[in-house]
Amino acid sequence: MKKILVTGGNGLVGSQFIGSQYTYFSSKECDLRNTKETENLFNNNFEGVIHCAAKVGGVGSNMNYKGEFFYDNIMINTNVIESARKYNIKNLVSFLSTCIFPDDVEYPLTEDKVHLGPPHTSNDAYAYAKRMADVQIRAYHEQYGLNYKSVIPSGIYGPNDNFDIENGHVIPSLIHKCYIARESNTPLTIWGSGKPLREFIFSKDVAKLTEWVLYHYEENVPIILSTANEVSIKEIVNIIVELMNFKGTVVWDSSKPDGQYRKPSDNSKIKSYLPDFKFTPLYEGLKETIEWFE
Ligand code: GFB
Repeated sequence: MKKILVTGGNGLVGSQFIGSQYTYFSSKECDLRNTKETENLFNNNFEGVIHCAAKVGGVGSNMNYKGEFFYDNIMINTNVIESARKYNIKNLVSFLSTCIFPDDVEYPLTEDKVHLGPPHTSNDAYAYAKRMADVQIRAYHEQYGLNYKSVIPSGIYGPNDNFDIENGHVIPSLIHKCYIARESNTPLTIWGSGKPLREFIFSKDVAKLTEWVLYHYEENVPIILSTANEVSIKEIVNIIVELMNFKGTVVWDSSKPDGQYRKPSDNSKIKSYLPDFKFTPLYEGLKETIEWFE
């Protein structure tokens, strides 16, 4: 089995690729925003790249650091895809996200709708940077005949996530806040109205599906990886509160953003290829994530 380079190997998804064929590195060894460093890393006879590295965050951090979200992701993706081409790496999977779709578009979200309009303002810098990875992959297919691919996961959660309260995604932020509220006997404050709907997929499921995409997916269009099950933020809060045995007060801070109201995806493409794939149920995935965090 040849060497597969995993970028973002310490992160939420990257850390779930287990096997001797996977090569990891830390951002201290290579800053993927730096072209020279990226080329040096990629010039090592890799057979494939699973590109998970990105500057990511929840709605708060996406709204507060748009310049960094744009620049870091544009540099990382451009360097990774160009260095893979330059050093004849045959296979690459890059990560988009269901949050990069247009805000005003006919639901459900399908792979052909990525560029049909502006993304939600709360994370438009991130969304446009990610969309350019799709443009670059298509351009390299047309000019160089490369069959690089990209996956479009919904919100991902699991162990080893970024649990930072201000900049993390909703699930890890709420787990961390609920832990503090329970331990210090203070209220648990939730952002927004709780009404927005989200789809969540467990990180271990994303890794399994991405491995399949790397070795077996041949279409030259991105593929959505999601459960297509919408859940409200309020429902997420209820499950986390129950699993963490929080008995205190829950407070809703309506001064905080709701972000996009919903982004319902259509997962029929992945299901047509893997009809028997069993997604980890949300309750089970949250239980495992909370146990890891505690
Ligand atoms: O994961 P999240 O921050 O980002 O979820 P998005 C935001 C939703 O959760 C909003 C509510 O409706 C928030 O009001 N929420 C409630 C909270 N409490 C909290 C909290 O303590 N922290 C956070 N963060 N949210 C992301 C994109 O959008 O989707 C990313 O910004 C990424 O780029 C991800 O692609 C998949 O789900 O709104």
